[in-house]
Amino acid sequence: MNVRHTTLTAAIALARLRRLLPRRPARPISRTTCANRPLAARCPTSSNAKAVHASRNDQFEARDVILDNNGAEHVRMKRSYRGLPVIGGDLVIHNNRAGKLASVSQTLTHEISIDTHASLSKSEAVLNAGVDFGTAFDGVSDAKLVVYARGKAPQLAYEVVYTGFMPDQTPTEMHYFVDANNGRILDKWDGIHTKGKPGGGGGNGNGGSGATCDTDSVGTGRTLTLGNVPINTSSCSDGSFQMVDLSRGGGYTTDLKNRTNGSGTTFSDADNTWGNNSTSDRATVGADAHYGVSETWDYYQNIHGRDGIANDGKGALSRVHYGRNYVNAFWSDSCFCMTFGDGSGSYLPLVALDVAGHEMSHGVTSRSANLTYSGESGGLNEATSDIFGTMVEFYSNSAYDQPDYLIGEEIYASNPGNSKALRYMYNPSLDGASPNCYSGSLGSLDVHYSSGVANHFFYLLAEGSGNKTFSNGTISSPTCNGSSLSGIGRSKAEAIWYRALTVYMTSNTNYAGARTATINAANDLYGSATASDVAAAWDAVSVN
Ligand SMILES: [Ca+2]
Ligand SMILES: [Ca+2]
Ligand SMILES: [Ca+2]
Ligand SMILES: [Zn+2]
Repeated sequence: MNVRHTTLTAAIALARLRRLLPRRPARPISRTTCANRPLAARCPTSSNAKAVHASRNDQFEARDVILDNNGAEHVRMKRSYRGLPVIGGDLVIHNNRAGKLASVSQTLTHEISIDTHASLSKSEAVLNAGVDFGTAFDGVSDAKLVVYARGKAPQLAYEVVYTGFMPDQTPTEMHYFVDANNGRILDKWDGIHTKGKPGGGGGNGNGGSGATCDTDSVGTGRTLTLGNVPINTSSCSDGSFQMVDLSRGGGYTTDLKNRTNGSGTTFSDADNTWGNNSTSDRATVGADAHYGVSETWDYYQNIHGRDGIANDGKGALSRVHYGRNYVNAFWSDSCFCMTFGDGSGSYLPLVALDVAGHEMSHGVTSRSANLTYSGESGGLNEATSDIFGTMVEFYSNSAYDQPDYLIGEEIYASNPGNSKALRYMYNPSLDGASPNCYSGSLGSLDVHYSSGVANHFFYLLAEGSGNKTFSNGTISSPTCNGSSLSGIGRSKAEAIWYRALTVYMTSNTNYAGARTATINAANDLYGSATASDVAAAWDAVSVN
């Protein structure tokens, strides 16, 4: 703990005691007139300025380009205003095959015109965020000016990031957006994306002794949840092996040895047989995670043509044995890594296929639509992970973990008939907290509950409302409008959601926007009849 930390802790404690926030009058807003000037090379083409609500002070930077077979292109861009990042100002420009603008996906509705001089000081912003976070922080960023454009009108705000740990050992990287004029907290969200609670280094390919480990090899994973499976490892010049998947971008799996930070130690082994199907060998759950991530990689590559989390062919770090008796798993944007807890009591280690697929899909979301982990967009972010985690389970089709629309059914030490799960996509309210049907208050729920409506939509779209049999027996799905749906099948449904996520959704997309995005995607891929099926599935969960 340094001097700054100590001083800030005292200030936060005092301010929390008083609950007195500095109040400043808002500065008058100067009006910048729209000049439809030609935009620079980093901007959308000059004729697009009005379509993207660009003022003369906006700058754009391309993050991603998707090319369709017919030559149409979709350019995802970040926006800044007078050099400040615009939170919620991102967009996707859709150009037809002739290179002409066809449409724009965005949530900004008007050009930005705000004064970028703050009347609140940076230290006041840090303090105000700290009043909300509390004194149990490990680190805090400087306050950084941004334009917050997720609300009704864009506002000047400070972004402040507090890091620490929750009481259950989950790390937290809370991003606060503090009004730069009156000090109010406009929004906050966590950079750590968890699996959701029940009931509520580097893969350098080198061995430890200076040996080089640069040859792809296939070993046997004696897993906890999937029996014995082949896993891709690397073989080293000294005859040993490492849990590094050279066939999938060098993704690697480490033992955190019950710590809550660091990259851990890459699993290594003498005979390329990993674990013993029991938690008595630390490598067992390493093999589960390593295999689950490789199956998820293959799912994205073979089904969606995506080359890894960031579509750049690079593998990621998976850390197992996080903390002590930790009953969760999470994705972290800042380490670009997945982390798995050991479970506790009636909960097994959280390394099942749908968990690995869920966490890795958080990475895919963060490198595509980047759905903000707050409000309705946060629910859509969680639903995306549940949808693709489940589709990975169907893709893998293991006899040890039969496919279903349950999330986390394999984390229970005892679960006869798979009667228990964290979430139930076909009937979300079975978890006691997730609504089946949309309402205007959905965005105020925890993102693991506001995801339910999109999970429900996806189930109805893929499978329909009638009886179907999965690992938990014969189920059916209630509709909110009394309609009967027959389902278009999983392969169409997953392709539609993936295209909606990567081509049409942006960081601030809400449920209404998800309806539009999936209808657009269905039209592109399968035509208007399927788009009507998509609309009917949204109608059936009250997203009209
Ligand atoms: Ca071994
Ligand atoms: Ca299953
Ligand atoms: Ca499942
Ligand atoms: Zn999650």
